[in-house]
Amino acid sequence: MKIEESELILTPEGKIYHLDLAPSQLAPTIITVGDPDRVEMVSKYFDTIETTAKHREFKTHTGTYKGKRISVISTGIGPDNIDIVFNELDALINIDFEKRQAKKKLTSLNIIRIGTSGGLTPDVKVDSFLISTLGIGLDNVMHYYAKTDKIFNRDFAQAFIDHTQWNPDNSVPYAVEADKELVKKFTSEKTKQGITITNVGFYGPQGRVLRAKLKDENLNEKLASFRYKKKKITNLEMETATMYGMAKLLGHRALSMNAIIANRASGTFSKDASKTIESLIQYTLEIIAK
Ligand code: R1P
Repeated sequence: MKIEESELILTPEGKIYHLDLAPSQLAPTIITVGDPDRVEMVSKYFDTIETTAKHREFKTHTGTYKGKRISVISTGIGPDNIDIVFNELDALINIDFEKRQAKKKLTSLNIIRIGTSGGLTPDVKVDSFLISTLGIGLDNVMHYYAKTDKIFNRDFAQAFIDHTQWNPDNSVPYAVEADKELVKKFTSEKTKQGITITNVGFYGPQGRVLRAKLKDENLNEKLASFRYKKKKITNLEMETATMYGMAKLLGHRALSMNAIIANRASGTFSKDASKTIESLIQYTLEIIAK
């Protein structure tokens, strides 16, 4: 079936609208970062850069690192942007732009987030690296898609809903696992594994109070005391669960690597967050290149 011009939006140069990329400009291994300035922090290690693109918060550099072709793309902040980035990445590889049709043979991408995150409990140390084995999504992006039954861990989400006495006015929490092979590949003595909460905002939704009061002042305590099969929630951020959901839905592999730059339990923030992010970038690139 032909996909209409209003649905698959291409520029006059034949590039996908938000990412401003042509299919030939995307590598099969993709690093996503939130901050557009972090794109150079990654690509400065590349041997060569063949493509640079920028449209709004979406900046891309495609090149090689130790001979391996990689695209690094900024997503900006939040789950809504993940919807755009993942659909457009998938379109670049799995839709024929000339015919405006899905290809018969689909290709899987490896998509690795190098992001920042806040630890929820005191043992999740500032300046450590945390791999999300599962994301709990408190956003609603995934709820607009069909066939999520097979990709959600319903029992986990239900236990979370029961424990937190989840407010039914909010979006229904969902739980999605990371790609197991990628978890194994990127885990070492330098990383911890954990369960990540993905929320739609930075302040209220993550329990931060500046001037606006919260409906549930105890939410972060409830998150910290939640246990499911002896597993606990370790950190909070704004992209992981949506990435895992969209990746599974579209047949890609995703992993979220978190530089823990704050700890919400102790109220502390890294003294040198850039250095921690830099080390996580180096660590991730080395594993990708292996
Ligand atoms: C909030 O400051 C942003 O930082 C975290 C959150 O997920 C959110 O996107 O990740 P990034 O540093 O990768 O953007």
